[in-house]
Amino acid sequence: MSIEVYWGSGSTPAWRVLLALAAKGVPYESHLLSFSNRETRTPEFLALNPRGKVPVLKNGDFVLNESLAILAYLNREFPSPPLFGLSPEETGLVWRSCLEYVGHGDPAFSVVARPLLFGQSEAQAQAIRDGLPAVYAELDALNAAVKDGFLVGGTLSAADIVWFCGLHFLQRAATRPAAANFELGLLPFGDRWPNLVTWAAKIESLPGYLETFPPHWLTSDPPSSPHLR
Ligand SMILES: N[C@@H](CCC(=O)N[C@@H](CS)C(=O)NCC(=O)O)C(=O)O
Repeated sequence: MSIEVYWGSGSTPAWRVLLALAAKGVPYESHLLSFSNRETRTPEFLALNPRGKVPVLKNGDFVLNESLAILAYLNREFPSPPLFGLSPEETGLVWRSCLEYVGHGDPAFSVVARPLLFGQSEAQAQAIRDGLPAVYAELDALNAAVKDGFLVGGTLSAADIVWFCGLHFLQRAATRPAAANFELGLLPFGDRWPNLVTWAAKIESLPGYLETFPPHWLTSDPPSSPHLR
């Protein structure tokens, strides 16, 4: 049986799955869906995920949506290298970090990033400015947490993958033309949060990393760097 992945360019949940597969060296059949062509709304895709969201992973007859569930599944199916820790404590810490991203990191980043990415920055200008302190707080905490290498246990885990995709999402937003109207104080990340750049470089050196990078981010004007700076 072979793994199939349905994903969309620029979807950070989908990117998590591609990165986990790259980390584990698992080949897969790629189904890149176009959001603008509403390919997540076709009857064929809705039969796989009635919510119409990527990522979806298929392994034979088994179909799974929700990126964190997919990461956990892949980790059982392909145990090496482990992405959810080696001990009960590490497993708990990896899950905590993933869920802290979902519950705290992503909401903070989204207040700033989404309006810049989706043409809402004028209407949301005050919300962007008001949201910046929460972003700085998340970045301060992450910068401290990765100072010795990775987030949990000294090796790459699902937690690193989840936060990494979120940071690139933030970097992408901060390099859109609309961002020039704001003093975001984010880029280059390395000026204020140097550990983040060192840590990200280790993930960016995974074999096959560039193939996982959202393709339209590379071809847009201006393009996004596949490297955190
Ligand atoms: N919680 C889900 C989020 C999935 C999600 O929101 N996917 C978005 C892209 S980031 C999507 O497929 N949107 C397509 C649509 O709504 O048509 C996960 O982690 O997998």
